[in-house]
Amino acid sequence: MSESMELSQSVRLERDGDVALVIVNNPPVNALSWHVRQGLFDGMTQAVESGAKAIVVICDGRTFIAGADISEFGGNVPKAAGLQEVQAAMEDAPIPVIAAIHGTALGGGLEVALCAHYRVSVPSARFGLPEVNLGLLPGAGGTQRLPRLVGVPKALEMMTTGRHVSSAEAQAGGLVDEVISGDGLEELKAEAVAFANKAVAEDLPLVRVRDRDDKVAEAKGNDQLFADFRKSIARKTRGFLAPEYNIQCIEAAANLPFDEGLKVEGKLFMELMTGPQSGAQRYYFFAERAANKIPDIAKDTPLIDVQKVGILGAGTMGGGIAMNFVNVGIPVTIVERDQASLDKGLGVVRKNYERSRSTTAEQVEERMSLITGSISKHDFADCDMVIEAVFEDMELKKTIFKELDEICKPGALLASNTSALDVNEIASVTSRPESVIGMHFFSPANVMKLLENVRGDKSSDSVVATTMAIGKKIKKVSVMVGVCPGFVGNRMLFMRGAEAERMLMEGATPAQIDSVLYNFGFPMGPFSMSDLAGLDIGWKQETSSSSTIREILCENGRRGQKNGRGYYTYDPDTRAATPDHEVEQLIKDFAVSKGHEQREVTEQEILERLLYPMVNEGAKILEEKIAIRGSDIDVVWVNGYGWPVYRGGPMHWADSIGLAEIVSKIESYNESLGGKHWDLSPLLKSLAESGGQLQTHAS
Ligand code: HSC
Ligand code: NAD
Repeated sequence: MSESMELSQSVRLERDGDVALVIVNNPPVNALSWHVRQGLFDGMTQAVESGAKAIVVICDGRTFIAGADISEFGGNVPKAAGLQEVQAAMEDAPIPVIAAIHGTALGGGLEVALCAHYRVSVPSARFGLPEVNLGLLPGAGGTQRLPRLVGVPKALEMMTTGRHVSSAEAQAGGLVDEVISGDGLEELKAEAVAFANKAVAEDLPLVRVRDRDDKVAEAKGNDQLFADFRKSIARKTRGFLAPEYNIQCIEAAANLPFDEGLKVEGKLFMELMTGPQSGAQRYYFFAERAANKIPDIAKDTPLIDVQKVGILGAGTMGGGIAMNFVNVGIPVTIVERDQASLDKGLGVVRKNYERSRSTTAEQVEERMSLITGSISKHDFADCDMVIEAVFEDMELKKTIFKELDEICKPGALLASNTSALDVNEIASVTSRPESVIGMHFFSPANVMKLLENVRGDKSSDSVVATTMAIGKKIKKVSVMVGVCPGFVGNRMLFMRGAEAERMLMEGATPAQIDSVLYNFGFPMGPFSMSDLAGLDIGWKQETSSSSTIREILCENGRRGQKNGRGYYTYDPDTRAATPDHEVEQLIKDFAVSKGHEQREVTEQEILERLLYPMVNEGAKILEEKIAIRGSDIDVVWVNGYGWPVYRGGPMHWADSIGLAEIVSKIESYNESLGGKHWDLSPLLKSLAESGGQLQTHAS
């Protein structure tokens, strides 16, 4: 190996015999920052000028290039070679160019690799065009090259989901030419050099993906193929622009010459890049990563070694929580109050696994074997953390934490899955409040991504850090918040719920309110949600006194989806919901009996009255330092409550509307409607006056 020569701050040139190595080193993920592009461009020309007979492009560190540098989008970037110039230099090089891939070749990274004449990878490498998840499409020729290598159906699937495919799948589909046997970077380098020498010795053709048309020929003029695909993803991609734009580019790849297709790609890319959806999704990408950082917790804070987890309660939440841990191989002891409840809970867990298409029969047994059921809390004695998921009752939780304090080993982390109760009060009954924390999972706990961790006043640094680390391990999106009734998510939801109820009394219908939220991008509105959960949760016939709409519906035999009648009537076969005149009349009669005048409520008013109190509450949450930063609130709402990610989250959305506008509306609703949730947050007011933002506000 020759001396290395710096081409730019992140790219160097080395030599191994006849082969030039262009090596990228731009931690953490070798993103295509301007200096990487410049180095790659110069690397191609200098390698050729130096008399090398082949070139290997490879990266240091944990991964091949993982994409464009997202932080450069929309910013001021020093002038350097454009990505297309880099790609042309590779594709048109007069000697073989081999991309050597480990880690993840994503987005612009894969688009660079697609301009090499050959691709070699380690078995653990993964490949993808995930731009769709940033509200974008691959803007560096990927939309035209990927279908030419893997065919249209596979490109459609990869680009509209952003899925990462394995080396084996990539090789089978034609994306990779050789998968080496080991995973080490040195081995990859050696094998890629060997491949390059072979290419020279055997005079292998300099394959330019852009020149290949064989794999797209079948889809040319085949409108039906695209129509069917659009239909198949319609439900999942409702409201998003990027999936449709990706499809249009692939249609262009099938139907137009390469350069014409590139023009379509360029135009649609710019449209997305400058639009609000991608702006929101790119913001969200960094928001999710920022949420992992807790300013006062040092990176090297010692973690509790969690080898075994205890869960108390095998109900709706306990069973789902257990699945998260066994899915990553951590054994769980789950304790119930009696054998019947335990059997029932474990039965549901088994059924969930059996129903899941991604779990084989063998895996079901493997996972179930990691769960030990018990009816004695003493079996928690060897657990490193215990999560309580019994009924939402403070006295019960306090009794239980006293017991856990006596049973659990010193240093064990004690968590409550409470949705709204005071974690400090729960901690106060133990002799070790520093070990106590809230871990608020969302239902269904094995599916929902959000983990809203609730830091008590006395939770130790190690407990805080461990809770975040374990969240990552079980593949949740974790956010750390402080103690207040309902924490971040439910506290804001209460405000939305209060206004929804109020508007029913004024004459809006459940369907009207739900449809405003559905059209905004939520999966469903509050009344569909109540029907799904069951209207009779916490309702008792004996004490029901026709004092709320919900009571009246229950008294009229309306229990929600489970008996086909709730705020809506449900088709017994399809479960499709239809608005019900009887319900509207019941609500109207009740409202009139309470002296409420009935009127038309407009969609705009519904939207404002549902969402502005949430924005106001979010600002109060920031004021009280319950959330660390505005963007954390957005992460909670996107992952826990179905806020459409293409609108960024309530804080980002409010900023995009303009805080001054929101403040003026809140003040006017406060005057006309009143209620504590309309009292204007002083922080919101001051940010509006100073031109500040909620999304970037840090407490
Ligand atoms: C793209 O490539 C567009 C192209 O089509 C080119 C368009 C050309 C336009 C031409 C116009 C004419 N940039 O996730 P982690 C940071 S779009 C900047 O915790 P992991 C991240 O913020 C891009 N920074 O690690 C974090 O920083 P922190 C397509 C990036 O191991 C740190 O790296 N590519 C970044 O769990 C670690 O990240 C993607 O969408 C980027 N591209 O996962 C891939 N990527 O430590 C996005 C990461 O300061 N990235 N960072 O917080 C990922 O999916 C994951 O980061 C990995 C690693 C799977 C790479
Ligand atoms: P659930 O009624 O479905 O389950 C509670 C389980 O706890 C029952 O199986 C019960 O037998 C068991 N239990 C009660 N007392 C016990 C005791 N002393 N010892 C052992 N087991 C006992 O309730 P859930 O919906 O799973 O809620 C559990 C907790 O999670 C609550 O604090 C709730 O607020 C919270 N939570 C619920 C949801 C949700 O959507 N259901 C979401 C987030 C958080």
